[in-house]
Amino acid sequence: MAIIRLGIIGLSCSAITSWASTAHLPYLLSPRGRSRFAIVALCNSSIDAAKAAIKAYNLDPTTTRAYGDPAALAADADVDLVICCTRVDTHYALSKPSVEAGKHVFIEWPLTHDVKLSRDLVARAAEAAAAATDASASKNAPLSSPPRTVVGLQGQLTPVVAKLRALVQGGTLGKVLSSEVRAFGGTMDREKVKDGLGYFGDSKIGGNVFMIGFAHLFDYVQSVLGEATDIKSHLQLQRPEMKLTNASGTVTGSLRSDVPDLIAVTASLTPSRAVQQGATLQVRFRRGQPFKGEPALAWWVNCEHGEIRLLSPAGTGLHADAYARPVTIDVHRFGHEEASKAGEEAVVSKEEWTWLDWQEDNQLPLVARSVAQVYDEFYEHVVGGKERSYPDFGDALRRHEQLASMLGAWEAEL
Ligand SMILES: *[C@@H]1O[C@H](CO)[C@@H](O)[C@H](O)[C@H]1NC(C)=O
Ligand SMILES: CC(=O)N[C@H]1CO[C@H](CO)[C@@H](O)[C@@H]1O
Repeated sequence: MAIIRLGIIGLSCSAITSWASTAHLPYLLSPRGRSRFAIVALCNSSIDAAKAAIKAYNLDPTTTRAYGDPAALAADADVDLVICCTRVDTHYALSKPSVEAGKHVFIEWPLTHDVKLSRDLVARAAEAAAAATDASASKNAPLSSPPRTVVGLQGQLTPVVAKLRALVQGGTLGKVLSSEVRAFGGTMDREKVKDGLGYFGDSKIGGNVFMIGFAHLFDYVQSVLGEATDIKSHLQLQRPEMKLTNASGTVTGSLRSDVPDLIAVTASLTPSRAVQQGATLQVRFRRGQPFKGEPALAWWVNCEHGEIRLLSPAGTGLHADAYARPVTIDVHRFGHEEASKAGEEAVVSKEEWTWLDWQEDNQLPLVARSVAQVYDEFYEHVVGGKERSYPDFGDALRRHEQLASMLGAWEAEL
């Protein structure tokens, strides 16, 4: 089987947040990942920084090229897929050369820090894809597939979300009438962040609890229920002072944040085979911890013949780190109360969900499993010819447009 050759931008050993190494590398270095992908290049701010990362992550220096410039990486004909895992405000500039060169490009969520740049990148990717379908250009297109785009909204694919989607779409509970989500998270603490995450308080940078924690949740919720329309949002900044902590957890400074930390959304769900006309979605997301002992995430889907409840005690990040404690799904089937004298157990049933066999067999850390699915399903699409099941730049742009209109409405009120 073909091997997809990767160039990674932002696999850095001194990076403050090491998302690429915690979430991307475990799959790429697992037996399954190695049978489908090979890391052949790293790009950082300098060739030396890239060489240092190659060494730090024990990659083979004889087969992994070091680049200090995204244009040089984009010009490498032996790279099929470029991954961009840097801080969001650098995504656009670092990825654009590879998009224009007609490579497959996988950018971490958020796509860019500015919705206009996201639109621009989507347009450039479409141009590159159109150029590649031209037969004369196809010899430049890796793996003879037109260039594809991928965005790191992996929560859509994660098994517990897929289970919920199957329950909603399966039809035995009837149509969705409404859904409510109550979430607490985005950062571990309501007021503190690690000093390297100080940019979470600066909305211009585009990586913060609204654009990351809330956005991932808002995306996977819509991947289950369908697109939200007629969105009315109410945002608030409850705690403008953000305290910064050093590696030992000591508060060493503080800054003024301009990022909302309470997000309340009411919207309509698009009617479909599974969703009734006029169905309402309500989401409330608050930065930091829940009331002591309550789950970080509680999500109800109220259907004609029953109600589904998902609980995640440890976090809202079903796409990442929510799995320190079991995430559960229960279904209350209506109309069975009379029949069951045995009490609640018989009326409310636990719905089992499991990780995929290969996620277990390859011993992937929990935090890396959903990103692994993005790679795996990308491979199935590009090499295996299966229908696309992973989110692309166009999907990312739809979310960015929603988020930008919510933020815009808030900023207009200030
Ligand atoms: C954090 O700051 C405290 C107080 O200044 C200091 O004692 C401690 O060594 C610092 N920890 C690190 C890892 O820098
Ligand atoms: C282009 C690139 O990958 N830049 C990264 C190089 O490493 C530093 C940290 O050492 C990151 O902050 C950059 O994003």
